[in-house]
Amino acid sequence: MKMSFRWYGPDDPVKIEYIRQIPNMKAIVTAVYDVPVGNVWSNDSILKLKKTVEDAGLDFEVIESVPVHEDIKLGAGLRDKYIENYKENIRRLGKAGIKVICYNFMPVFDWTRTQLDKVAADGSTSLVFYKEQIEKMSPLGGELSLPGWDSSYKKEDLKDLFEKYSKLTEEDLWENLKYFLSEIIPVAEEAGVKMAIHPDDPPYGIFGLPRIITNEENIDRFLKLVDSEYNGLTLCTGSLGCASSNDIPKMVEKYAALKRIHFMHIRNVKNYDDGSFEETAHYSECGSLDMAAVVKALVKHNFDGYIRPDHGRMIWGEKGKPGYGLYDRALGAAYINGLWEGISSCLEV
Ligand code: DNO
Repeated sequence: MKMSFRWYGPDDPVKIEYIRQIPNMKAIVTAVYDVPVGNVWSNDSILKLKKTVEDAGLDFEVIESVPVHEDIKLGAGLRDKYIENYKENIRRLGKAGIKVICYNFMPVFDWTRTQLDKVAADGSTSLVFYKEQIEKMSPLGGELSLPGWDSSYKKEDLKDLFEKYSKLTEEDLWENLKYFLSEIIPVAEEAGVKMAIHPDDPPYGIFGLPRIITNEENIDRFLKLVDSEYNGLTLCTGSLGCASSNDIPKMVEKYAALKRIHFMHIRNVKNYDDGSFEETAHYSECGSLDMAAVVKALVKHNFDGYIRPDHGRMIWGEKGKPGYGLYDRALGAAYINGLWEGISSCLEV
C-alpha cells in the first residue's frame, strides 16, 4: 500500500511540508481547481501542481477528482463534448505520471452532511448526518455547501438541474454511466491510468435525486459495465459504511481479491438506528466499523494501491476545511500504519 493525504493545493490551510512529516506519508492526492467542471485542465496547471508536490518530497500519482459534468450524468446536452474533454484530461494526467483518478457519479451533490461542526463529548467537532435535519433541508435554498462540492452552481442552475433530474430514473443513470465508461476506459487503459469511482455518500438517493453506487449488488453491476481492471473503485469505508446493511470488511475483501480497488478512503462512522450517522475518530471502538478487519482484508490480498485517511474531526483547536484538517487525519494515518504493520507481521508468522 502507499499512504497518501488529500491536499487542496496552495490555498489549503494545511501546509504540504507538514503533511510530509507524517510517518510513512508517500503521496499527495489533489486536483487542478482553476477550471470549471467539464473543461480540459491546462498542461501548465497540471505540471505546476506536480512540481509543487514533488518539491515537497511527495509523489504526485492520484487525482481526486476529475469531476464528471452533469450533462454526462444526464445523458444530455453537450455530453459528447464533455466526454472528449474528460478523455483529454486522462491522457494529460497519465503523461504527468498520474496512476489513479478518483471521480464520482452522484447527481448534483457530492457527499452530504447536515452539520459540519457537531461538538462531541470530548470537545472535538465533526461532520454529522441527522435524519431529522435532512428532512428539513431544502437544497434549492442555497444553504448547503461542502468543501468537496462544485460551488459554481447558482440557485437558478440548481433549479434547472433538479428539473432535468426529475425525469431521470435510476436505470437511466446506469445507462449514462455505461455510456461514459465505454468511452473513457479504453483511453484510461492506453494512458495507464486506473479509474476509481467513489461510492455515493450517503449511499442512497437524497432530495429525490437517484444514486446508484451504493451497495455490493450495485458495485458488482458497476464492475461488469466495463470489465477491465482500469474500471475500478475508490472504496470509501465511511461512505458505504453509513448504511448498516453494507458489510464493509466483506466488501473490501471481495474487491481487493478481484484487484478492483485502486484507492482506499479509510474512516469510521457511528451509525444510529434511524439512519443518522456521525463521523468519528478512526479507531474502531469510536464508531461502528471494524477497522482492523478492513486492513486485514487489504493485507491478506497484498493490496498495493493507495490509501488515504479520510475525514478527520477538528481537534486541538485546529480551524480548517471541515473533515480536512491536519491533526486528526494524521492520527488516522498513524493508526492505519500501525494496523498494517501489526497485521502484516502477524500474517507472516
Ligand atoms: C469526500 C470525498 C468526496 C470525493 C468525491 C470523488 O470527502 O471523498 O468528495 O472526493 O466524491 O469524486
